[in-house]
Amino acid sequence: MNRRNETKIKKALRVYLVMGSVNLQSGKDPVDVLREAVAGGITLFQFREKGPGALEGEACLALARRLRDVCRENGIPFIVNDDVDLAVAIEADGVHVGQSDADASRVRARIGEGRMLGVSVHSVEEARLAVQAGADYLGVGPIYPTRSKADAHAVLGIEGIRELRAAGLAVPMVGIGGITADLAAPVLAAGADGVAVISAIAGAPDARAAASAFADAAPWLRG
Ligand code: 3NM
Repeated sequence: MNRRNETKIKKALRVYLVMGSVNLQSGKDPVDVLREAVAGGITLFQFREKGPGALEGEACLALARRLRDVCRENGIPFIVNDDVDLAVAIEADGVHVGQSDADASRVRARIGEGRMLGVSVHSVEEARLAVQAGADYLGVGPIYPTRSKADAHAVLGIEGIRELRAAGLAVPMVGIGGITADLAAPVLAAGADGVAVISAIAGAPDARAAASAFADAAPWLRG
């Protein structure tokens, strides 16, 4: 990855919304919630259709296309969680994989250099391997306790970010897990380039206000 890309990716990671149809308040349309979040200032979007009740097949594909279109209209990169076939089929801007998903180097080989690759990591060793495999950015978490991921790793705290930076890893990095607007500043101060969020935005009564609260909590996230 060249430096110009790295700077661009760090900027895109600032307020990173992760969302699928199961993460919303009941009755809401994910497309409306994404539009609200975009209006509130999110900088990157990941489609993560996982967990009980998640859409499959054609319904999943149709939702992915609608969400991708909102991102395209607004110049926001659209990343697909853990589904390389879907990402390639709908020409997503990237793929995000966890440690128990597809091997990161295989994903890189399949998506080529033109798409972004994110990898979830929980330790310095996993982070080094992810970078070697071609990760453009790392997701580090859970920073705080989360209810949005059933098989979440033990809580790392902001130390998880600090340790990776102290180990000399300069790769773009985002903290994830239980992050609210009030809890964002310490994550950034520990060295993260941004915060990745499900419930604090997708599950909020007003996604626009919720997204903009992240920028208000850490004004340097704006612009
Ligand atoms: N990955 P919320 S934590 C998708 O630790 C995800 O890698 C995590 O949701 C990790 O903002 C998490 O609602 C859930 O806590 C984040």
